[in-house]
Parts: sequence; structure tokens; C-alpha cells
Amino acid sequence: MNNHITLGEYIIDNQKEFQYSSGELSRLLSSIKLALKVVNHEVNKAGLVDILGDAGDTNIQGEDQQKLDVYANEVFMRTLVNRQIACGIASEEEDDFVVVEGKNKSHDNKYIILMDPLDGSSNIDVNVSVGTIFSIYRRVSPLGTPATKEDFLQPGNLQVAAGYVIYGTSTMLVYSTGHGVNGFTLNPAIGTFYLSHPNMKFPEEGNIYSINEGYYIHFPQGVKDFLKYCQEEKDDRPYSARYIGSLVSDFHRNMIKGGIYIYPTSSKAPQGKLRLLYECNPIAFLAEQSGGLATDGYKRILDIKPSELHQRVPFFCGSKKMVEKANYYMSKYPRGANY
Ligand code: AHM
Ligand code: MG
Repeated sequence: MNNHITLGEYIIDNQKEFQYSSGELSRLLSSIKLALKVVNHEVNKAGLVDILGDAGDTNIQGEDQQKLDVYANEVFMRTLVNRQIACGIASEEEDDFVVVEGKNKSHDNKYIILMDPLDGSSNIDVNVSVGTIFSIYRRVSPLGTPATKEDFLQPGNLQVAAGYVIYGTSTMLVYSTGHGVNGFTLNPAIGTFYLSHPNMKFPEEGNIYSINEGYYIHFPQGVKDFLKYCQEEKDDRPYSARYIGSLVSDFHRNMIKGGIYIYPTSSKAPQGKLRLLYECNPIAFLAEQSGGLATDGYKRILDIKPSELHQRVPFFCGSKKMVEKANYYMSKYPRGANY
């Protein structure tokens, strides 16, 4: 029975998957586990204490920060910095990346981490699931020197590990170290995660599409055509529309049931909304590791060479056949045209 394997045991048991492992990645994952339990505790009592609402500040991208965004960011940053395991951290809530010193003020740690500490935060006030997303790379700058921007601007296909936490009806951690995707569910009574969803597989086909259709008028023609296809009365169509507005939750449901998530460019957001480095890349890594696909409508997300820490990209992610179909409609029009 898988449900007797705890997350802690699983991390240790699978350390051997890494040829030259020194245990650093395992310690990094354990730190994430610790931080997420603290955030989970706070998210769960969100309606009870004065932690809801606007923190009265905006982040670098001009978005209002919710108190819980700020709190989650502080918890993850503090935990990762104090444990001195990564050499650098970038977060949706931080303007620039943060260099982390290792033991004895050295810069000998191998990994950098990028994260969105609390994604979908507009859902917090209304008791709808939110998530944490993270992405881990091996540094490219020399050991012993401070982490540099180049460490963070690596294409997603070089990710060593990626995952998300979903603070939903139950709290789950879903992650991959490049050997498939596994999901762990928290038993809140004892604070332990158990392997509940071993070797998760994205269904090749699906019948759910997730997109903010309210913005239809602003979408590229390829997206409009694909939506028409989804709504057509033919074969197993029309498909169901399901959109939570919380990427982690929409992705999680689609990975289990089969479906496609789209956040396209629009005449209002010409680059799209979602951030490549700490939203799209980690989710794309999990999609591919479970048999799904992720593109920007034309090419593979994981092959995009990033140029900016907070870069945005259009995002098409989900069941392989559905993403291929969406790409097919997109390919009929040149990129960036036909609004
Ligand atoms: P956030 O990082 O500010 O929370 O924004 C990301 C979220 C995603 O979780 C979600 O899929 C999307 O924004 C929803 O955007 P919209 O309200 O425009 O549909
Ligand atoms: Mg986000």
C-alpha cells in the first residue's frame, strides 16, 4: 500500500536517482516541506484572523499584494535562507533574485530555486483553493561565488525538480525530479504527507477546457477557433468549461481528469499574463513528466530561453492531444496577429 510511504521517506529513498547526489536536493525539498506546512496552517485559518485582504503594497509588476502572499513569501524566503541550502532564490513577490550564503558565509551550494509562494491569491478571500509553485535548477555560475542572474535565466528543460502545493479540500504536494510525477496528501491530524498519487499520468485526451472566456473578444483568432472547436456538437464534444482562476487548481484537476488550460496573449496582455520562470516552466515540467504537453501556442515552453526574471508568456498546457489541437489552430495565423 502506497499510503504508508511518507514524503520524508520518499525523498530519502529516491536520493539515489541522482548520480552525484550529496543530499543537497533532498534537504532543499525537506525545507520546502517545512515551509509549506507553516503556510498551510495560515491559509487554513485565513477566515479566522485578521490576515485577509490587501497588504497595502504592490509588487514590482504593479499588482496588489494580499497579506497571505506577503506572509507566504516571508515564510519560504526565511526557511530557505536560514537553512542555507540553496545559493539563490527568486520569487514572484521579490523585485530581484536574492543571493543566499551557505554555511560559514560560503557560496558553495549548488541549487537555485524560483517560486510563486502563493498563486491565485485573488481566490483567498472567497475560500477557493490557492497554491505554491516552485522550480529548482543547478547553478551555472562557479561554486564558491555568489549566484548570478544567469543561474536563474535557464531554459525550463534544465530544471532538476519542480512542483506545486495545492491548498484545497486537502493539502497536497505534487512534484517531480524528472522521474515521473508523484502526489502526496497531508494528514492534518499528524502533519505528515503520504504518497497518495504515485506516478501520476495526464490522460492523453480530455473533455475539459479552462480559459478565462470573459476575455474572448481580446483573444487571438487561433484561440477563438480552438474554442469554437471545443464547443462544436461532434464526437465527444462539446467539452466542459471549468475555470477556477487558480492555475495550480485548474492544472491539478486537468492532470487527473484530462483537459487543457490556456492563458493566451490578448490585445490587453500582448505577452500573456503568466510568468515563465516560476509559473509556466514548473507546471510545464510536471505536464511533460506525466505525459502531457505545454506550449506557448507554437513552441515548447521548456525550450524558451528566458531573458527576464519576471517574463510573461502565453500558456497552453494539458492533455497531449488537446494541446496539439490548440497548436494546430494557432499555427494557421502568424504569432502576435489576428486579434
Ligand atoms: P497571480 O500570480 O497574480 O495569482 O496570477 C496568476 C493567476 C493564475 O493562478 C490564474 O490561472 C490566473 O492568474 C487567472 O487570471 P485571470 O483572473 O486573468 O483569469
Ligand atoms: Mg502567480
